[in-house]
Amino acid sequence: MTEKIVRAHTNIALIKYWGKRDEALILPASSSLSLTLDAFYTDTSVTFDNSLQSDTFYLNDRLQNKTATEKVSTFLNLFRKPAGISSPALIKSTNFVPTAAGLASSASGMAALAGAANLACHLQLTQRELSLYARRGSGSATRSIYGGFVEWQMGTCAADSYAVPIDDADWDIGMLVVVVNSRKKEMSSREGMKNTVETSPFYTGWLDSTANDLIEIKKAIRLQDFQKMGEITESNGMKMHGTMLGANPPLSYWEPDSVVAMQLVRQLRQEGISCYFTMDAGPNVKVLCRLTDSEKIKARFAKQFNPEQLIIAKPGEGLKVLTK
Ligand code: 2P0
Repeated sequence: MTEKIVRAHTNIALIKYWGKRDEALILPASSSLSLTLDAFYTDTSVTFDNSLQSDTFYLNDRLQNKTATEKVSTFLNLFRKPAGISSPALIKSTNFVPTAAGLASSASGMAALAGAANLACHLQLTQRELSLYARRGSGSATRSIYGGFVEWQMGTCAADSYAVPIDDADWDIGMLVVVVNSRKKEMSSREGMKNTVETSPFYTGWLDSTANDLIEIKKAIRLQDFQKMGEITESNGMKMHGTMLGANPPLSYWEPDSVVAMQLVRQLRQEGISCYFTMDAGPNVKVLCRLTDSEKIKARFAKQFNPEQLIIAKPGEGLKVLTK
């Protein structure tokens, strides 16, 4: 039997998702916009097998514990129910992303799982429906169904909070990922954003401001105005981190080398190289740049970071099925 594997790439938000209005349904407090990257992805297969006692989940060839398996099972139940399937499943996933390093492995992971579950259950879901399903696994996964620039529309309810493709990003766009630290983070995004929504006095200001950033960045993308897009990206990311600093207890994912990387980006701009940084719920720094400048920028970073910490990514594609 041929095994069908679904590949989903991760995405990096230029306009961030940080906070939910409904935790159970994973409805965001604001819309967001991301760039899907080719360099980081997850391959997943789901096979229903009545000879299994219960769902069995392998990540990177390692059998996962009860907690990790339960998370996958709960998600799979969303697919089993409409398909009328009750069999246990064998789930095999390979992450080509440093897991939990703030490189959004949950985005590619849950998007790939949604795609693989759809195939195993023969549900024939559309991409839009897959985006709705992926959202229930992890907010950022909503966007990983599509390639290029993608908007996750906050919507009005569970039925219309999905992602839409905005632009294929095929106009000299790249990203240098600076892996400051690939250890698992201490505070998950889920807890971090919850704490921020509940306690940060800056949170309402964030909501007002990010709505406008989204309008402006979509204009910049339409006009292929790289500088404008970069300026909005850098500012939006910093504002998100500002909301965390205002939380109680305060939250910061930055490490000293994160600041070193940000300063180098500013330095490069002074030298006339157009590039902008953004950071997520981890210490790594992502540098939005022209793909044609990416090697030059990487060479400058290589003076302060090890080569294995520097990964150039191109815009990636949406969900796809591979056959082994
Ligand atoms: C984003 N992040 O827009 C933001 C920016 C991190 C910082 O989406 O609780 O793993 O599963 O919906 O999607 C990371 O949060 O959180 C994230 P859940 P998720 O990419």
